[in-house]
Amino acid sequence: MMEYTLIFLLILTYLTSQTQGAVCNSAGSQFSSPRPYKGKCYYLSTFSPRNYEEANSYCEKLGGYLAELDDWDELRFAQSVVMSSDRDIVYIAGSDRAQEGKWIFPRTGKAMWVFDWKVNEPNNLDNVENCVHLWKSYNAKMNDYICEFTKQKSYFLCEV
Ligand SMILES: [Ca+2]
Ligand SMILES: [Ca+2]
Repeated sequence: MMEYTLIFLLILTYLTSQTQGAVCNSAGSQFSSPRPYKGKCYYLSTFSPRNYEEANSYCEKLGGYLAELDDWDELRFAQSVVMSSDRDIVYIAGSDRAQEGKWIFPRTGKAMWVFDWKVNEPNNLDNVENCVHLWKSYNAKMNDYICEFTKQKSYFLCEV
């Protein structure tokens, strides 16, 4: 009996450590089940808003912001979330609207420094691609794309 209790406690400890302390509540049908990572919760939308700003405002309603992938582990985690979903275009925080080629997180103004661009990106196509998304069709690598979500069904990832 002692042994079973011990094994149970070990499993429980393991499972608790996997969630890394974050308790992520469901945000309803507009988002997939949240994924915990390093004390944060990541919500992938199930619907397409009109543009980058609207996406960010939905994240703010959850108490967060568009996911700011500011280290390699976090980027890899976000890419795994996209790859395990059925959504192709998933926006994250990041824009070079203020100055072409200078990628920042608009919320804080901080420079982005972790990039995993798809080959031949960023290309600033037609001079209007100023927002970043992860692209499932290309191993969830980054692409610069229009900030108005009018070309394709576009989703987004929140960090809360
Ligand atoms: Ca651009
Ligand atoms: Ca592009």
